[in-house]
Amino acid sequence: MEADLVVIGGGSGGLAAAKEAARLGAKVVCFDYVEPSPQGSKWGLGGTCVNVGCIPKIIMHNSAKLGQLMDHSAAPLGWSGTDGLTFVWQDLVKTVQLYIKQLNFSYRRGLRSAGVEYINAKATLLAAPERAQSGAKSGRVVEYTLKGERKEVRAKCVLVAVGGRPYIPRDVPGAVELAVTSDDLFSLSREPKKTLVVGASYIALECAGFLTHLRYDVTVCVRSIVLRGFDRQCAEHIQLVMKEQGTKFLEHEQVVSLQRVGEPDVAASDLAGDRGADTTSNTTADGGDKILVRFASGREEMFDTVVYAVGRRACTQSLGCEAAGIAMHPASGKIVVDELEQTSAPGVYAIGDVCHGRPELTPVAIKAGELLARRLFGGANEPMVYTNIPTVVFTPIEYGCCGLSEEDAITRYGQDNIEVFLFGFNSVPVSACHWKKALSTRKDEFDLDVTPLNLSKIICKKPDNKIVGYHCIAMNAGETTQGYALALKCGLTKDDLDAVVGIHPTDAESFHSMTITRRSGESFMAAGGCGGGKCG
Ligand code: FAD
Ligand code: NA7
Repeated sequence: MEADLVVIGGGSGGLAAAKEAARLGAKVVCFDYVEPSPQGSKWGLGGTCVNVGCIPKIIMHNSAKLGQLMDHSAAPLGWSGTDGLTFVWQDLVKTVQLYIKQLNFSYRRGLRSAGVEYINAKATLLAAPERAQSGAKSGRVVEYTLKGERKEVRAKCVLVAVGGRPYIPRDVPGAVELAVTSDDLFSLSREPKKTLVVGASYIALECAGFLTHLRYDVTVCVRSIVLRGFDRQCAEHIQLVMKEQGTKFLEHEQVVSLQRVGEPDVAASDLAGDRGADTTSNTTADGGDKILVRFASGREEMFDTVVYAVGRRACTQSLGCEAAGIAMHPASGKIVVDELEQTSAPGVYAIGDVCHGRPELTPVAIKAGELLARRLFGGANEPMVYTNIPTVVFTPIEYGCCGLSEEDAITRYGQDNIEVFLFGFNSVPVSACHWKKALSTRKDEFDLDVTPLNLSKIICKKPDNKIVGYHCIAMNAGETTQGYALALKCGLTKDDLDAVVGIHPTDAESFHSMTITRRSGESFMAAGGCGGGKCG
């Protein structure tokens, strides 16, 4: 078979590039193949985002937000009888999985109507000598096996968009066998119940957040800091809010081993002393096995579920990169590309999560794929711009940001050349309903009300106060951050923000009346008032 473009990986980036190239008249073949997770989870066409990422995550996030509102706001807002509502994990999973199947189907249909040939097989790039044997005169050759038969496609160019998969450290006994990852969580057929989340970044906190508000007992094991790479003040604010909402954190802690209770104790001989373990019961309420987790501090605790979210590794192991001459980054193991997504192998391009130094986000992969297809087949020359990419951490209180963190702004411009404006407050509905702290975080019986949940923060570069960092912690930060990303792209300044009339009563209006600078040392936490506004 011959093609103009072979796309390896039918995820966010690969599908976008394949469809755009076909629209521009190219003959395109797209491969997608899912290796089952160690726990046996597998899924259909569409890649990480639709099957085990953004989509199932956002549905669970929304279910959790409902739980949070029911716990804090339903009764004061006049809804009675909500105590009788029960949450059924399997019903949520069913909704998630049915929606995913619907999307898998529509993605297949989308490829067909775009004229892209879809092959559900694992593809490997052939090395130069094999290419010569295969008779290909130019371009690249990709090999695959279908129904036991080895086949090849010759293409003018190849796009590698194979993404990544969660990683579980092999040096933690029991982890690979007993832990689940985000590849398994959204289709877990049993309730997670008491859960340990290992890792403290984006995915870990999102999973811990939604599980907490689905009313499970959740602990996050943080080896260093939460949300590395994000603005520190905002990251710590998210952690504080999560704590006050009931998520537990084990800080500066590491998992040493996991053991299914009832199995031989492989690691106990290495661990001396009485750890005061919670080992009184070795089965869950439904009779399932529990997992005994040992930590570096000596702590031991039983959990029903352990979720590892300690990062992802690029799916390049059996892709044939080395033989095909594709340079990999020695530290990340990802593919090195230039600003036009070109790898070190002529005719081979890469986009999305598989690339070194690129933000691991669906719209990034999609845009990079579409722009590449236009450059390859549409005569365009527009490169992908990787600066000021907005992102949102979908913790129960969302954290949206675009541009620089305060730390990065200081490094880039110097402390004296930036001005940071801050405002902390509670949305009107939160204040009106007097959201309460989780019992475990109350200092005493009078310590009830939550710390203001919202934090609005902008970082301006002097002298014209151009905004170089936008940070919004709010219930619906995902929606508002998109608009501010556009504004930043258009060169937004503090004067522009001040000149805009706010929409009352919203959280977003807080950005249009910011007066308190970090430099002033004044408290930026509102004592009362009405949400993000200035009235009262
Ligand atoms: P992928 O979507 O991973 O697609 C790669 C495809 O290639 C996969 O189907 C893979 O099985 C297949 N493949 C691999 N090797 C081969 C081979 N040899 N042959 C054939 N096929 C192969 N991003 C956001 O923007 N917003 C979010 O809210 C968000 N939430 C997330 C939540 C979670 C839990 C996770 C895990 C990720 C989340 N992401 C989010 C990130 C987003 O999902 C990824 O950035 C995006 O899917 C990357 O797209 P991609 O095309 O690079 O790779
Ligand atoms: P990240 O962003 O790579 O974060 C990994 C987290 O896991 C981070 O908190 C790490 O802590 C922690 N980590 C890494 N290795 C370990 C080990 N061995 N033990 C304990 N903790 C560990 O990964 P995510 O999966 O959250 O997100 C990846 C992307 O997917 C994200 O950008 C989204 O766009 C989608 P550290 O800070 O290194 O101490």
